[in-house]
Amino acid sequence: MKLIILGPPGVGKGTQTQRLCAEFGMTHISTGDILREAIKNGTKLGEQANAFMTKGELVPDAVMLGIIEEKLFGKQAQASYILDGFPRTITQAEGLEKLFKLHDVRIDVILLLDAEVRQIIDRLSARRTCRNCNAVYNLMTNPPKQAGRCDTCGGDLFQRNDDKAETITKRLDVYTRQTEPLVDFYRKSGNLRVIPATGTPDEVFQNIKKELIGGK
Ligand code: G5P
Ligand code: MG
Repeated sequence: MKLIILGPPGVGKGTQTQRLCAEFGMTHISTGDILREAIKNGTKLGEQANAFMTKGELVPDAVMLGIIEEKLFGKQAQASYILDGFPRTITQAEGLEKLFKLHDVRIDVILLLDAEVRQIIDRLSARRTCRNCNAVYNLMTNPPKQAGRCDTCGGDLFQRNDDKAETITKRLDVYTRQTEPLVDFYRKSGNLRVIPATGTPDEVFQNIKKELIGGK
């Protein structure tokens, strides 16, 4: 199975993808996590990406398409995965379609998570992420048992530097201008499923499962 999870920054794409991957044994491919890892490791890609990410802007399409081609069709390619944070522009979506055509594969479902802007800002402002395993917490609604420590691996929790108020506003604007047009793009394919994402993570997970497997 191959899925794309789509939606604005902070709507819960990472949270739901981690749950889906744990339950259905799929691979989580987050382009944001790949870029943050590159920054942490001080690679050339990291250096290039950092300038865009800190400002809340998108990394150029050609760079992202190169990363995704290697990830999906390179030596470590997986058969079953969820794309979280990719594609993010029409150019990326068209590039992805070309790659799929070339390799004779297709996306099964595109999930669009839908929530209010106010909720999204609240979620992002209180988010903390594990430096080690990328587990996602929320100081208001899903705090770690011990402050600053990941419940799963004991790693350090940190606040992403693009989760500051002014960068959040910029990212939401970039989403509206550059990523939201993908909703129409994928609606035409007939595989788009809109998921209400206004409740708790558990409720949203149930909404997704209902769409995917008629959920229990
Ligand atoms: P990312 O890393 O892809 P975004 O902006 O797409 O970043 P982000 O911020 O990672 O998305 P998310 O994954 O949708 O948000 O949300 P999350 O982390 O799961 O949850 C956010 C908070 O809400 C958490 O505290 C969580 O506990 C809480 N929460 C989650 N779900 C729920 C719920 O259902 N209910 C409640 N109450 N709370 C919930 O990209 C970062 C940057 O990398 C570059 C760009 O610069 C981008 O800005 N980049 C790319 N550039 C170009 N092309 C690409 N394809 C790129 N991919 C990355
Ligand atoms: Mg994320």
